[in-house]
Amino acid sequence: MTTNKYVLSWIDEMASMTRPKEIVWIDGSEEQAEALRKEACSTGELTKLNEELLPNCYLHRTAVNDVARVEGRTYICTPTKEEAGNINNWMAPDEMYAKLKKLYNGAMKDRTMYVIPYSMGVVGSPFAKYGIELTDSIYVVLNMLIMTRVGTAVLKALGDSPDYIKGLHAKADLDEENRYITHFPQDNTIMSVNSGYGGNVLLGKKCFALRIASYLGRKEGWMAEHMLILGLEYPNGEIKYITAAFPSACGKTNLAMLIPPEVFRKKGYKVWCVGDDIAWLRVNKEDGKLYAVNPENGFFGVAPGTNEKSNPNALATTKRDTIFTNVVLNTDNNTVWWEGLDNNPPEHAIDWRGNAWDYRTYDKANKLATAGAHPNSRFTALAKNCPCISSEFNSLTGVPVSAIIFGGRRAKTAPLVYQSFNWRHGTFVGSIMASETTAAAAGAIGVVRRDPMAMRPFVGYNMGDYWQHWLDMGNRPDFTNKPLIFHVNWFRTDDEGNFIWPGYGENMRVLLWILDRCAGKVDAVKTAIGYLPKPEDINIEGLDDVTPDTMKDLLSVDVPAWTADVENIKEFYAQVGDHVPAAMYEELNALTARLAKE
Ligand code: GTP
Ligand code: SPV
Ligand code: MN
Repeated sequence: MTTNKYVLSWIDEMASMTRPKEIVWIDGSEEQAEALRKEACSTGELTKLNEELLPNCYLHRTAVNDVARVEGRTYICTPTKEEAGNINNWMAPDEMYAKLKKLYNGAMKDRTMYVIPYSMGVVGSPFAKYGIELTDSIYVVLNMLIMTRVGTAVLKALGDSPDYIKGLHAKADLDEENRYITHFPQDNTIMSVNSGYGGNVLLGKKCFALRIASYLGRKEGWMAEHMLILGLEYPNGEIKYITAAFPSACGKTNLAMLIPPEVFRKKGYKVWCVGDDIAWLRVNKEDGKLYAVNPENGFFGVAPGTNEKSNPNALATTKRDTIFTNVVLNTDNNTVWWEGLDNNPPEHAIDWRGNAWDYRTYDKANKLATAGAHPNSRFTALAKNCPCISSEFNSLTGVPVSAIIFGGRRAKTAPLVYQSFNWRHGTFVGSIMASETTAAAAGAIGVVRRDPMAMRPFVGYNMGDYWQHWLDMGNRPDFTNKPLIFHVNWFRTDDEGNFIWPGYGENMRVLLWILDRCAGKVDAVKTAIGYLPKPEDINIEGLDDVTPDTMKDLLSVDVPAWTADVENIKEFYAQVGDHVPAAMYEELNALTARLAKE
């Protein structure tokens, strides 16, 4: 399919190490995909679901020990440890290559090696980057066909160039002790072994589009971020674009596909989804604005909790051409189910482990052991099947960003929304992001884990240098029309542990305040942490459960809590080490001083 000598010699090398019985090139055709689905069904790797109710949909179960990304076994293999920094696991490239060589040795014996040429971004667009993943898993091939743009067009666009990301994946024997997800940024190489799950093996996603791309972005002057991209359309037809970085399972897919509350819908407001997980951002020299593209082609979304009320658009997207991973199989009608889908769990069912499952045994206090669907069970669905997909989804140059939002899951401390003072302070706000583990007992406060820019597991180099890159972007003379930077928290709880803010579609009310700020249409209150809305400036029309007093509470700065948080931030900065930019310490000191004055 190609005469590119860099591609061919690399595949030869990988094949002589892994020794597959045959090599099959993935051309992106429907015929080939269909043949692979049939083959996977014949071996039990996939289960075909009810063709009438869920056309072209399949179920896959991973090994029980292989259900999520493994941060502890994810490595950045730069020549020096300093380049990878203290937040990443590091191993010297030679040492890691030697270790991997043993694990890959004959790993594809009696198996087929599939060659997947894929593009992150629209093929031929100036923002697109190409990759080739070699894998021995049909599940990976079929997921990549949804999540990325795959096939001969990619090889044509690559031509004779050596400029592509090499990815090798072998399931081997799924041994947890020898599971490695490794990145060699200087070699444009990703190697993954002993896993068959999502972010560990769909190498275009977190490995390429975030870890390798963040490294390339620093070198080339752009940014790769763990962000959704949405367009908010006003009744007059004008559309403003927002990107938002929330840690994994903290609401990106939900916000990206938001359905406005009825009062706004009636007036003609709409939200369009450009992306739900990853944004590549560049400064446009002509207008000085930041432009965002979503390099992916589909959604790898969290299933549990997705329902007709929380995210009807995501649910609609999964009604065809979808691969479900680790959800419940309803054996009465051959459909799928998960906790939080509806109140009708199937009478006869098989759980994510592959065992017969009786929903009456479900115990909320012991979710992991008793749930039918794994809490990290997922759907892989095509972006083009999403009812609210943006007309700019396939845009070659992306959409102009008005606002960047950071956010985490915090029971206390962080208010519903605040605005940073400027880009530098906004970078600081991103660097101190945190998300709490869910409180086990009602009212108890979760454990804070700092997750800067929601990128803690995804920065392909030193975290301190990554913050410096944010600052450097902000200092570019051609970046004259910067987005404003905000922080949100949908997850404040009361003393009983109930969420105070209704969230989901109602988050639109906060987005409107944010965009009003960007347009200079509304005042704000200057506080120690940033600009906060005047409580009356967040429209709560039609929101019966939220009183003006609740809004005041959600929009207050808890000075003692923030003062305590500063101590935790200092510890974290110390851990990141001596690459933390001086400007970040200046911002931290300024925050401390402002808090002391309150
Ligand atoms: P990744 O795909 O892992 O990157 O996750 P994500 O950031 O896309 O998270 P997602 O939208 O799938 O949401 C994860 C969980 O958060 C789900 O259980 C949602 O129901 C819940 N959630 C999302 N938005 C809100 C909200 O506004 N309020 C509350 N209380 N929960 C929310
Ligand atoms: C995440 O964990 O942030 C995901 C899922 O989006 S995975 O692709 O597994 O990384
Ligand atoms: Mn994610």
